Amino acid sequence: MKACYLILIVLAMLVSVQLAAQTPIIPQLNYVWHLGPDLYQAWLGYQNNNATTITIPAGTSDNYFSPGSSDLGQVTTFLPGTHEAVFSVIWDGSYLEWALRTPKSPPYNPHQYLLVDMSAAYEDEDLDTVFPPIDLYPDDPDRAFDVYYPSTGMNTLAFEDLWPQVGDYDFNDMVIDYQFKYIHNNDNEIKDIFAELELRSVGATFQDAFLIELPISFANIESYQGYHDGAPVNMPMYAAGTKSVIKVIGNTADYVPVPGFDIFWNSQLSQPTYPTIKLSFEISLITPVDPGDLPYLAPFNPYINVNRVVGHEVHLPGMPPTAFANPDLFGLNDDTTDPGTGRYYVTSTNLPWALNITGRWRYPVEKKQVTHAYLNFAAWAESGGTINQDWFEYNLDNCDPDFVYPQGW
Ligand SMILES: [Ca+2]
Ligand SMILES: [Ca+2]
Ligand SMILES: [Ca+2]
Repeated sequence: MKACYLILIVLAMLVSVQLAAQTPIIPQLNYVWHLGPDLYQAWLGYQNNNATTITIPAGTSDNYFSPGSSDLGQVTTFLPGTHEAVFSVIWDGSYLEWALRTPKSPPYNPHQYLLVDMSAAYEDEDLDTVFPPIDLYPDDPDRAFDVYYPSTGMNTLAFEDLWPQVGDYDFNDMVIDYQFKYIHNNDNEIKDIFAELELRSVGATFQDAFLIELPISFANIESYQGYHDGAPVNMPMYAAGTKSVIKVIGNTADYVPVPGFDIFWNSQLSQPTYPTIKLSFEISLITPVDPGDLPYLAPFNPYINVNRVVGHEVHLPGMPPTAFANPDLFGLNDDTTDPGTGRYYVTSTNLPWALNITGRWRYPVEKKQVTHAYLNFAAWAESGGTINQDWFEYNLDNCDPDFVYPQGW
């Protein structure tokens, strides 16, 4: 008798699970392309409001197209949520209907019918073979897609400006966040490079310059323009051997008040926190370049000119100096740069002078070494980046919050 009750309870639970997964899945028409005379391509998706994945075989009375072939390669595995453009059908534009019935014990769910309609079909107006809405530039044959790096949010560059000496090693002499956007053409080549930049800290006595080297010939630069808060500003570009350089910040003092020795901008607890400086630039190329052919991509090869001295460059570890760099400085003091072996901008124990960090980094307070603010930093750097890869994250396992500047990222 007890076993009977148990079986009934289990059956009741199974039925209730099945009932919970019975909301009809809604078929959706996302967009249609007019490929040619009497030739259309429809992109379809669905909305599954159930919490579970539901399988409905194609070509059955529960998942079929009509008239004509009932199986046009439609989706059969329906994940929870809304999923756009999961599959496409190519047809002549005549009447076409997709019928979908979500399985359920009696009483059955009704069929959900979708008219696959060509009346709102997109044309490829610019003839670049990419149709809207995938073509974000539908009137421009040279442009089709946006690609962001990082894909969301911003990353941080942080510089120490006493190279070739280690200095106070607080990595707040220049802190600048970035997000790049490439506009690709229909061949996925780069046509334009945009950068959104945000200067957050100038914890420096020097008035440094900030530049970015691009592995793109200056002769291939069609146009360039810089902006501060959206208003045009001068950001000159130069040929640098076979590459090019954009001078984003000619002098930090152009943008931030540096009142004087021992008073710094956004790095001292005793001083106010100022609004960050928002800069951007856009560069267009004459001949688009395949990103796979470039030796490095965003953030490319960013560097500072210490106290604006051309040639006195500080780059990310392992990144080469530009054609302007003064080779007499390599290997001095704490630096072990050796162009002959491809060793750049690290100490004998692999400590860098510049950092490229995922996300918006909370940098150290003025005169507080990064090794004291972030307790796992030194082991990370000395390992060549193979251990403690999350050293930069702001949590009590990783850092001493008293040594981290409290800007709210
Ligand atoms: Ca197009
Ligand atoms: Ca286009
Ligand atoms: Ca500093």
